[in-house]
Amino acid sequence: MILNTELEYKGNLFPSKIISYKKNLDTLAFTTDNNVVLHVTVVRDSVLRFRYTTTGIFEKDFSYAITKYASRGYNVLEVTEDEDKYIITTAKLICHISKADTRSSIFDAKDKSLICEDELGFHWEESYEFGGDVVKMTKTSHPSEAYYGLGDKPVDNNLKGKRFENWVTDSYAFTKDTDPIYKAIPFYIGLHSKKAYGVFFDNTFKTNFDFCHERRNITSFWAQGGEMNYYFIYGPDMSEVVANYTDLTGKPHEMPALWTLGYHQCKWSYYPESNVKEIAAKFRKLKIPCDAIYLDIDYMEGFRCFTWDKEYFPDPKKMVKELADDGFKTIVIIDPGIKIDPGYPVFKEGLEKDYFCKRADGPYMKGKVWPGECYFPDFTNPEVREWWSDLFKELVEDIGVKGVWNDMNEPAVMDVPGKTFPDDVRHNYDGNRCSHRKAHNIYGMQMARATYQGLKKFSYPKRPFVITRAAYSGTQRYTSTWTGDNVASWEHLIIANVQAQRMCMSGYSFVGSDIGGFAEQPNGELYARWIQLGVFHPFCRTHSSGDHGDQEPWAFGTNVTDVVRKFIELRYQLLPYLYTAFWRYANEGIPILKSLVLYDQNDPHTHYRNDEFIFGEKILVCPINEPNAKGRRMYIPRGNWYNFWTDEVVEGGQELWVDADFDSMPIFVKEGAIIPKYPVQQYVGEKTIDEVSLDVYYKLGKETSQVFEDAHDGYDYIKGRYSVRIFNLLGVETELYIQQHKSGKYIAPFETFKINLHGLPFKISKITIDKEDFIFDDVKVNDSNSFVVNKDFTEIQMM
Ligand code: MIG
Repeated sequence: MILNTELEYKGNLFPSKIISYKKNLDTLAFTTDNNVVLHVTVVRDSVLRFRYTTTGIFEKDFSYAITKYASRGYNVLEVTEDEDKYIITTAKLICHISKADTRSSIFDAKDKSLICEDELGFHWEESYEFGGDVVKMTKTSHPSEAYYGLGDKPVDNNLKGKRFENWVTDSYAFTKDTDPIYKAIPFYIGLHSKKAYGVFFDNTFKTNFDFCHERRNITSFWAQGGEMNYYFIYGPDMSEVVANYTDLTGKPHEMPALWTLGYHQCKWSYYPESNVKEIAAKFRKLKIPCDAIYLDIDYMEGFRCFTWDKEYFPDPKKMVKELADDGFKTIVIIDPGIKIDPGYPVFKEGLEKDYFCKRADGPYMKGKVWPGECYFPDFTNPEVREWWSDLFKELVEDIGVKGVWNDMNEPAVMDVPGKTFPDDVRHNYDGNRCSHRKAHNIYGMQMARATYQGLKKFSYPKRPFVITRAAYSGTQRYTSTWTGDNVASWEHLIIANVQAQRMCMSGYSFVGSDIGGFAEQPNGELYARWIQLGVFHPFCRTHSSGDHGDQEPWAFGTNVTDVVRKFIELRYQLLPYLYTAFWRYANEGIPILKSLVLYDQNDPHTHYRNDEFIFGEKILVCPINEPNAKGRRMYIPRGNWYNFWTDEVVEGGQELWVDADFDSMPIFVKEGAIIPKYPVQQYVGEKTIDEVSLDVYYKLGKETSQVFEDAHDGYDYIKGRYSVRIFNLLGVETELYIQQHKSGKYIAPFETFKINLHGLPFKISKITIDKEDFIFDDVKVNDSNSFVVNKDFTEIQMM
């Protein structure tokens, strides 16, 4: 008998020449001599999908990332050919496919400039070890090209020169440059010659990206299995790229209830009940606004999900109600591991219904987490998700919990080398059965999705709230997220800032960090500086492991408490502004935070900035990143900006020193902006708001601002009960006009706007409202240049 003990190592394999081409509606199919098929699908004029198979047949087309609500359709699609290539033309792009080897080059349809080009292009290596291919792609990089995005990478904004891996990992006390950490978002943005494009590599296996690290002018990405399957998304505006990526992978299915944008307080752990209530009471006593309080794993009985430790929490329903009466929403943690315990109903039912993950040879996937040895639901099975969602009935409907926090869903497993499931674990993958190699990166996403389904069902008619640690592209449709177990250090404040920006650039705006740091103990200065940053993140929560001391706003002395209160109050004042930014995100895919490069990509100074960012549309923020600072140097993007504290106007396009003592931080408002503000409340809904302030920043010229309004919870807005106010400001030398266009059916309960004018270069002698002279006492306006008008004015003229 002859035994062949040596495997043939074929190395990199490449598509050979194209021998046939077929057009099927929006999909162009190219087949090569060596049985590679390339499908180019025109998703939109600016979005092309490239999908390759090396075996002549494609697997079933299935993606957890792509939403069924993604827009489709194009204006132009023409395919022509010449001797050596096919030429695909849409309204935005021209794509060449080389007949010799399927390599593609993509050009701007308008000015014919080259945007992105395959170097080797698609190639692959056969894998004896797992079967299937390692699929690879290389593209040439423009000498001045910069790279952004890629979800949650704790590195500087511009990714050029670095290499990354996507494999969601529990990363306690990660550091700058740790890779990978908790999320896998295989989407990046390239920018050169003032044009931006994106690549979304929708492959859930372990993926890698190399941005000119291995070879100076080459960017590449590859995966340990699955298909070479990527979307090319053209801008040329970076914000368009992000909006289109977000359209593909989905916007949040609901607006968040307004309270979820308030301040949240968390710790591992607040227990027993008396401790929880003490903390809550102290917020009210010290008048520090707070909307949510969290229960970490110790609320459960032996860490069994959906149980309560009756010694610590004898009557959860009563406690939750009492907290709610005081404006606190209770949020509880739920992990994926289900304790192996025949007397525990969730375990028993999961076992009976065969809902737990199994190893390749049949045994259950057994792993140690907080409860001890556990089995883990296969959240990739739709039936399991349905079952899981129903488990929330009691917590939400009966006990009154308002949100659920999903942790450890990478999934994390203790005391094993890979910190997660072994590769051979089997998953349902919505009927496309596979191993953990393929399902790992989406496991946490599917858990969060199942949790979201439960919260949605049982919170109805209120909106659901979920927060997750692990995520893959598309998870933003279901849940908010935080950046995991960071550390109480100045470096981590810097990292948290970039992480939040990068997540926003990667389609995932509802994000925040553990303010103050999870591991170790911040001093008061670091905590206060981190709060200053954190109130400008979409999700705003203090959290700490707690075994290093207290981390509540009052834990560091009155000086710190006062600064923390001041900034949390500012967040509450800015809620209508943040809510509007959220609506633009949920509605149009516009990121809530904008890195300077996303704000003004044509200014090359922005390409390497990390610290400064735009909050919403009009507010420029830059955190203080180091101890003992009295201010800092920062880059002000082009345009004129008002110092938020002094109203001094500075000209952008330069780096400036900005004063920022301990009780302050650099904040600027774009000239011409109109910023809506609420009065300070201790929690959302504490007060009936009968007047909204509009802070108007004079500009010589025009500027548009908007405000979104709805009931702040519930689903009426989906039936059209919302409104949008558009404010057009026009300033000339001695006059200022504000026009308001209101559309939509929602009627907000407040009656008046208080107009606060900033930077007016003239003294007001006359005000006309809706063409009628405004009657006011002797003083035309008060000293601080403010006056009150009916909320439905259509035009104000000030002379
Ligand atoms: O192994 O639930 O990231 O926020 O407090 C630690 C306890 C498990 C990790 C989470 C953290 C949470 C902690 N959890």
